[in-house]
Amino acid sequence: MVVVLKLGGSVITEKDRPETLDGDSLAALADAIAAAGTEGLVVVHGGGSFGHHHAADYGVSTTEGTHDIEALMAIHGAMKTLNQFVLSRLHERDVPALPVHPLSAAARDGNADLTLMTEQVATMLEEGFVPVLHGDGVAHAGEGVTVVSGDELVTELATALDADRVGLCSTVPGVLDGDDKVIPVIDDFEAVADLLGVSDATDVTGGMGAKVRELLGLGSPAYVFGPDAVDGFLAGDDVGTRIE
Ligand code: IP8
Repeated sequence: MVVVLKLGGSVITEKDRPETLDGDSLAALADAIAAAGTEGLVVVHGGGSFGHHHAADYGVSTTEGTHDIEALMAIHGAMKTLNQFVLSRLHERDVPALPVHPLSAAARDGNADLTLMTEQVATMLEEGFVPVLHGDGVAHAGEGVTVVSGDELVTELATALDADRVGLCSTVPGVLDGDDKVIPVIDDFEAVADLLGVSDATDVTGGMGAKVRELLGLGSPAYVFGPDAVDGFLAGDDVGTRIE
């Protein structure tokens, strides 16, 4: 059983203050992960106020790259710092977590398509470790280095490892409808496109709409939920919004 769990950057950091951890939130998530048992678990975390702050300062995004080494070391360095916080909270709870830095394990071609090495992740899982990946910089043909988001890594990992379940822990309790109520199940993009504020399936540039569309194509059930539901997700329950 392979489970890919993403911890949203805004859940584990204070998004408005540069390089500030939300220590309580991260500790609670680490408690839930340690209590659940971690066989077959891959963790991915986002950038929050670590990566995004520097990426914005230097004008680097998933499509706009740079060759400026100072910019790239600032972005990658901040993400490694955040990754170290996540690892140490897990180690304190005896979770055998190992870092996997995507800057050294991924690339984008000239069409911005991402390739991620996953053999090391698969072997870590077989050996009982918990690989912990994160949003990062990625070498990008013709652009220098661009940003790779945690969500993109989740998609790549879920497909390559044939994941049984995928979970995105975000600050909201699920995918919300126009009245801010959690939509329990999404199995058809067109049926929810209006609710998500996207006019048609081709007009998805970001936000929850893009996330949902990506997750619908996965072939394994994906869940979007808030921090309180991590233990339920890891226990195999239906939590938040189920997308499949
Ligand atoms: O928070 C972005 O990861 P995300 C990471 O998952 C960087 O979008 C480097 C900004």
